[in-house]
Formats: sequence, C-alpha cells, structure tokens
Amino acid sequence: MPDQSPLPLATSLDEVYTPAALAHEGERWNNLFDAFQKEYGVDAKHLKVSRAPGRVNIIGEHIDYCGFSVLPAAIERDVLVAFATTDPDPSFKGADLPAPNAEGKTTFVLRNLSSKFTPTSFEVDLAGDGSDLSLPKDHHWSSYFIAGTKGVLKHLQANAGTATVAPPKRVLILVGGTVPEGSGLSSSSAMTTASAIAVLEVLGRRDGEDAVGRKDLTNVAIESERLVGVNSGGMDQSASVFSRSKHLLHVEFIPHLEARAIPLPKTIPPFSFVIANTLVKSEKKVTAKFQYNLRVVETRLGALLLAKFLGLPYNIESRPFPSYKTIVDAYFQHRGPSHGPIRSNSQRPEKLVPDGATVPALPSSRLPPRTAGGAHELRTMIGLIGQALGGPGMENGMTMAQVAQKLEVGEDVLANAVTDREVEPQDGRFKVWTRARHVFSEALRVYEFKDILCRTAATSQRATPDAVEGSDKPILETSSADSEPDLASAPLDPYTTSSLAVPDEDDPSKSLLEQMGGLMNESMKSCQVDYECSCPELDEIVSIARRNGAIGSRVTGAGWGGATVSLVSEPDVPRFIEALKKEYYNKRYPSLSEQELADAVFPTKSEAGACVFQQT
Ligand code: NG1
Ligand code: MG
Repeated sequence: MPDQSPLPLATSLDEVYTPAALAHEGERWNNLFDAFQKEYGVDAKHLKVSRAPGRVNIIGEHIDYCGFSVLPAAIERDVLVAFATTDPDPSFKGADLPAPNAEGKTTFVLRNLSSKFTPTSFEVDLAGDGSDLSLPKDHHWSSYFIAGTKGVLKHLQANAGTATVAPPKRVLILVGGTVPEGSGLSSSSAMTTASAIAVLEVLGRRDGEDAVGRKDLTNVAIESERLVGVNSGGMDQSASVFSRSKHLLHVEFIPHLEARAIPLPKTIPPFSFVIANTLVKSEKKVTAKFQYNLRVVETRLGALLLAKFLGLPYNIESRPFPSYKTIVDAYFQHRGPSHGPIRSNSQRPEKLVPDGATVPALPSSRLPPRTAGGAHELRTMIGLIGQALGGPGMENGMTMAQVAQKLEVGEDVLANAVTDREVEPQDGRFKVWTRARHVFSEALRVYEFKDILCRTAATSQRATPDAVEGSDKPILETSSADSEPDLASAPLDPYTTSSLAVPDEDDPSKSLLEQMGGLMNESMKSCQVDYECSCPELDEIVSIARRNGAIGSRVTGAGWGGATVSLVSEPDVPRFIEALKKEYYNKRYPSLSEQELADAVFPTKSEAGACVFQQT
C-alpha cells in the first residue's frame, strides 16, 4: 500500500532534526521568526512553517526517470517556508504590503531571507484549478512556489473538493533556505515541495478527513517541478517527503510510487557520508537541452529500441512513455519467472531473441526474494543490451533517422514522440547504447547496495554488543534508528526486519563499508564513462577524496557540476575535510570564507523528511 498518511505536524524542533543538526538549526529558526516579525509585523505564534529538506543521493543516478529505484536520503539543509494568513499588528510600521485581494482571490506575498531573491507577489483563485496562474516568463525563485501552487490546485480539482477552509485573502510568506543551489542537492525540489505543502496547509488539506496524503503530495511536487522545465524523475521530492533520519530511502516508481526506509548500519567505527560541492553550478534550466533533457530522450530512444528487439508491442505515442523499467517488466511477465538462458520458444514471437543470440548464464543470486526478480532481470538485460543497442561504432550514437529506421516509423513521428522539450545532441547523435549500459548497471547497483543494507540489518540484530567483547574485530550493531520516534517516517522496508539468509555471519564492518564504497565507485565510473555526466571538478574531488580516506566517492545528483558524496569512516572525517580544503578549495577558491567552506563540504547522516511546524 502506498503511504498516504498525512504529512506530520511538528510542535518542537527536536521532532524535526536529529540532535546533531539541531545544535545549529535552532538559531536559524529564531532568526526566521524575528525576520517575519520585522517584515510583516506578525508574531511567531501566528506562523506555520513548512520544511522540506534537500537530499543526497547515495546511489542510483539518472535512473529515476527510467523507472528504476534509487537510494537517496534527506539532509539537514532545507527550505523553510514561514507563512501566516493573519494581518499585521495594527501598530506595525513596516514596508508596504500588497493589499489583500478584493475579488475573492488570494494574494500571496513572497519574500526571501536572502536578498538575492527579490520580493514578489501573485494572485490566485484558491477555489479554482490553478489555470489562472502562469509562471514568470523569466525564471524567478517564485517560479517554484507558483508551480507548487498550480500543482496542488490541479490535484484538488481533479480529486474532489477544493479548500476545506475559506481561502484567506492574503498569505504572507518568508522563505529561508540552506540547500546550496545548483549543487545536485535538490534545492529546487525542496523549494517546490515546501511550497506545495504550505499551500495545502493554507487550504486545510494537509490533515483531517480529506487530507492529501504524502504519496499524493509527492506526486504533486514531482508534476509541479516539471512545469519549471526539466523532465525530471521523482527521486528528489520522494526523498524530501519520506526520509527518516539514519535511514536511506528505497524509492520505487513503477507500478506506483513507493518509499521504504532502510536503517543505515551502525558500524564500529561509525561512518559518515561527506558531501563536497565542486562549486561549479549546474543550472539545469540553461543546460538541460544538451545535458539532462537530452539524456531523458536518449534513454527513451533506447527503451523503444529495446522493446523492438525483445519483440514487445509498444506504442511510441502512448503516455506515460514506455520506460526501460516498464519494458523489462513487460518482457519478464510475458516470459514467465523461469531462470536460466533465454531460448526462443513458441510462447514468444521469434523476434524476441534474434537467431544466434545467446544470453550468459545467470550468476546464482543471494538476494532476498523481493529483490531477486529485479536483480535477476537486470543481469539478464545487461547481457542483452549489447545485442539490442550496441555494435561497432555505436559508442558514437545514432541519429534520429537511424533510430526511426530501426523502429520502422517516420523520423518526425519519432522525434515528436520522444522530445517534448528541445534537445541538442552533439553532432545530431543520440548515444543510446552507452546510456542504457549505465542505466541497467546502475539499477543493479541499487539492488546490490540495498541488499547489503538489508543483510546487515538482519546480521546486526543477531550480533549483540556482548559478542564482541574481548575481540578486536569490528562488528555490527543493531541500528538504533527503529527504536527512535521519527516524525516523517516512511514505512520500514520489511526485509530489514525479516529473517534473511545471511551468508557471511561475521562479515566485519570494514568489508561491509568496502562493499558499499565499491558500488559507489563503480557508479561514479559509469557516470563518467557511459553517462558522461561528470566534469573535471567532480573527477578531481572524487580522486582527492579517494586518496584521503574515502571508501567510496561519487557524484550525487544530476552531475555536470554540483556535489560529490563520499563514504568516510568517522574518525577520518576531520582529516578528510582538511585534505579537500587544502587540495581543492584553497587551490580553486582561495577566497572562500569559513562559512562558505562549511557550506561546501560537510558530513551528513541523513535526516527526517518534510513536515509542517507550528509552535504550541
Ligand atoms: P538534481 O541534480 O538534484 O536536480 C536531478 C533530478 C532527479 C534525478 C537526478 C539524477 C530534478 C528535480 N531532479 O537531480 O530526478 O534524475 O537529477 O539522478 O531535476
Ligand atoms: Mg534540482
């Protein structure tokens, strides 16, 4: 069952952050409340705050829009949208405010703690479907708020009922965010999600009988963000809504959005994920046509070619667009659950596997039952990809005309079907093979990473701390995460609590971390070589990181700039960060302040997801 529980309401900050994060967040919230009072003359007791965090993706890059699952986690950096529907205190002498709307609409007044985000306001009929609202022609930070508002209203209209409370005439808003922009940590999704939540709360639809549950809210945020111009997947908004502290979130998208929390193992010594931003901004709005959106088109073309190769019926004009995941699912459902090499048989059209094509025998899988199918299928597909999409010269890609010819459709029909946004491939060629190679191998790495975490959780429950006494071997402990109340919690993944087959009873922590790090390193390589979404600065940080204690290090987020994430043993973290400062930041950005450096490179252990806060 998808989780439709309402987004939680927090009444104190220790319900929002882990103690470590709380240490430096409290002051920030007080500043926000003070600033609200100064801007609008409204006291903190009339305020609500919607909080949506950014995220770090641990593994599973550029596969959410292909339908495959990912393993991100929310971070403490977040967007806070403070809002009030009350009028300023009559004695308030602040700057002029746009008047409350007199024609039954609602005036939203938008201001930001950061002066680089200029104030604005807009009017909307909150009883309508959002179609009276358009995004600013030139991108503005308010675009995300407006997109979130449109998304919520559209959803409410389509799903019976609008506001449960009379829409206010004016909403006063002050935003304060700490997710660095263009850093691959999803500031945009945090902003869109926090905005959608604020609007939902204003309309009285966050909780109560007709609450819009977390799954619908997440889908609204995903749809809303696409309005801003990127064909993104749904990883970031899911992580922002569903994350639990000290857990990773396994997010699946097909057949529908599903998020399950998996505890991070407690190891001796403990480990951290350290985020290091290249400080090269990746502005998707500008670059999407030859980077992000182009990759989406390349994977769509690959999915169609794969369907054709497998002899599956498909309609290139169907929506939702057939993704790799849907095609793989369709193929295996058709083929049945049998293991072993694929052979032509009478149940399938001959074309499924061309003459002479062989598939390598599948390695025996130790994966738990729920993931076994997925990993098995992916291994099979990896064996087929070369046959389906590869061949001499194919590293350089195919033109739209060549793909159309293979698919036996007109070039224009195909181009229309796959490119709903402008893209600019280099030399007119779409690299379908190498992109697919990344997608399938990365999807498999997600399963493998998840499997390590699940096996560890099972192992750790059996290894009591007593068992290590007198031994200098590092050993795993049960994660305490499941015993801690967690406000914004996704359901726990059942495989972390059931009895799994555990092959390596005394798997030492070190090798556990090495396995995780190894997968992260492989992911990076695949991003560099097959997906070409790295850049010299990302490559440099990753290699400095590995030379200085990172057990694994990779790009996080879309790439082409933005941040890296490294798996680092906790005692090594200070030295690791110092090394990055010395070898990367001091060389490339010698004039950064201490604060700017602290914003560029910092450890995280994963935080809880979004909530609404109201002081009691
Ligand atoms: P970033 O780079 O954080 O904006 C983007 C997409 C994700 C996902 C990753 C790559 C958006 C909002 N998010 O994240 O859906 O595809 O790239 O794995 O565009
Ligand atoms: Mg983004």
